[in-house]
Amino acid sequence: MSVLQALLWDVDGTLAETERDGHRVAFNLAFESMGLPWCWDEARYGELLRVAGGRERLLHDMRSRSDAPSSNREREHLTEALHVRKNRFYAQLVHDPGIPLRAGVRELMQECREHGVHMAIATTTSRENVEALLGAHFGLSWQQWFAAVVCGDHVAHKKPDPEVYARTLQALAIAADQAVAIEDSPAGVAAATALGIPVIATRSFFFSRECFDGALASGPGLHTRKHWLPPVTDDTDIDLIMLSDVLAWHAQAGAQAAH
Ligand code: XBP
Ligand code: MG
Repeated sequence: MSVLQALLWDVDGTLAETERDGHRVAFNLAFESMGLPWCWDEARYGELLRVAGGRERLLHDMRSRSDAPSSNREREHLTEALHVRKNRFYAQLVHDPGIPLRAGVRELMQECREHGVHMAIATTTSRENVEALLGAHFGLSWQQWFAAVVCGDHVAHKKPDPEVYARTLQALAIAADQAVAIEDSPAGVAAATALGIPVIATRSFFFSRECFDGALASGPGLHTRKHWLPPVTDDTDIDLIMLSDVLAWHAQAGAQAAH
């Protein structure tokens, strides 16, 4: 059985509720700043999250709008302008008012550092958004926390395509069964499992009802030891998912693979 070498973190929805409180809000500010009467409420944004990537999401939405430019070229221009503005607004939002890390994230990261388990970022969001969010939480030296950072602008195909995870494994020079990914979306779980990376699925606001077949474990979030499948076994006073739980799930995956 392989020893766990690295924890691979998804960003949006997994580290923080950045889709609901960051990207969605920033897209709406971008629409307003360009005089567009468009607004993505939570219900609409939840549907649009099936499309990975901010630019791709904008283009997809424009296809169903009668008030969007009619030519592809114009739509692409508008998409570029909106996306630049959206990312600027996003960077402002993560600093003020700020978007908190989901409970349990920092604690698990800290434990990984203390126990020599490497960490990586494997996300389909743009690098500048990762810098903004992690810079806000960990300061200018945020990158020291991660042995690899692979973002949407480093790949040709976004999740559910496994490319972002393939590049992350390559950068870490480890095999799929030496890693565990932490994800919140069906597309993210599909991307990691396609390569045989075991995945812990933490439900986020927009994917609160997913069943995450194929995940190593799934539950409400790292903030609690309750309602996880498979259940968390060890009793502890701290009601958080801990590195020992991740190691136990990883060992179960190894045992299942050996049968
Ligand atoms: C989430 C995404 C991204 C963001 C927007 O990625 O799908 O598209 O919504 O980011 P993950 P960009 O959960 O893998 O972090 O506008 O930079 O594309
Ligand atoms: Mg996500």
